[in-house]
Amino acid sequence: MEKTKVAVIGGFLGSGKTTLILNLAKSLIEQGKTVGIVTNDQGSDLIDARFLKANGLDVMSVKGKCFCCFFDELASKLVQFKDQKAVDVLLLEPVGSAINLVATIFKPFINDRAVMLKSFNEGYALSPLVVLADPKRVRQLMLSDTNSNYMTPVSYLFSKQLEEADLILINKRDMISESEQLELSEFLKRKYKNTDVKCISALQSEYISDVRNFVINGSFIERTGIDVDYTKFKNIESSLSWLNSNAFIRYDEDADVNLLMDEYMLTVSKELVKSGCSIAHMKCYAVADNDFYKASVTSDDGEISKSNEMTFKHDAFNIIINARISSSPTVLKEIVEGNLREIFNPQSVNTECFSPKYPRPDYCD
Ligand SMILES: Nc1nc2c(ncn2[C@@H]2O[C@H](COP(=O)(O)OP(=O)(O)O)[C@@H](O)[C@H]2O)c(=O)[nH]1
Ligand SMILES: [Mg+2]
Repeated sequence: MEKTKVAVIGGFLGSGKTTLILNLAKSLIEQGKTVGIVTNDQGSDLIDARFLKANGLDVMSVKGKCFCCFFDELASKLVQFKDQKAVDVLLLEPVGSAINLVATIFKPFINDRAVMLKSFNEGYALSPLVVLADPKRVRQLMLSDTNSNYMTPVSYLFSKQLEEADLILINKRDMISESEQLELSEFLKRKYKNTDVKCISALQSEYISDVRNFVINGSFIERTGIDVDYTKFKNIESSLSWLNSNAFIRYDEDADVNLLMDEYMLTVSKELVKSGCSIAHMKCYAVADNDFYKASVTSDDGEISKSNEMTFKHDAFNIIINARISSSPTVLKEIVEGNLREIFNPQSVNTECFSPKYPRPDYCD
């Protein structure tokens, strides 16, 4: 039997991992491959998993801890996929603030740390590490000389994520000029010598076949992990509060959910920034039957980027919000919930909001 290819798609919050995984999976399926996806986040109701499932894909999630702190849970998802059917490719999306993936995921797999996998190398083969970068973040976190108290530590995390990549994908090329693409690629190539750098648009499926071929034909070459200052990393991780809200709305008449959601995202983004918070990634999902709206804000400029809009008006729907924001959990919860109540007048709202615990990887080989 052919080995299952395991590809990790890393990158900072909002860089386009889920979007790439969606279009990469579609492209692999078109080529006759079977694909499984494992998403990962701190909270209990993950929009990424809902979104990928809504697109007809096979998805499992590791919830509550990052892959590296819940390594056996990750391994169990790999086994579950294999037990269900022969999967050709497994695409893994780690948390957007995860670093040190080679030492905490790749090498523990190779070294057979996952007990239930018995011999990982017999059944699986790792693809090289792909890491996405949003051009706006490259500029803000690596090329700006006006970094704030928040941005400087995040710059550390961001550059460490890119440092361990085998392939850096500058994503969202549709948002920048050819000359900016060239400037940023040259900069990253100079900084990370021996690393491939390419510009793609995950959203518009530009250069997806190149990424597919890289993932399918390439092999991860075992190497020493990068140097990571865990005290720095832990402080950044816990400064980015996690929020997961779920609201149910019912009206007497059908409402234009798209308009309401746009208004909500705009208002919340503005209030967060006004309160001194910084937006890493805020995702909003509204769903009624099979109809859904999904959009993200991935920076403090509040620009809403939509992945899908509702086709119909609805009188009953659910809203799910996942956010990673540099803020205190109290302020974040107040702004998100306050505006849910104000704009939607919901029947019910439930929120979990916390500062993630210090990451303690199960293995660091
Ligand atoms: N313009 C543009 N937007 C993109 C692209 N890739 C992703 N996005 C948008 O960026 C936002 C964050 O993407 P997502 O895949 O959720 O990022 P993740 O947090 O890394 O998984 C979403 O609104 C996407 O639609 C791209 O190539 N071009
Ligand atoms: Mg994602």
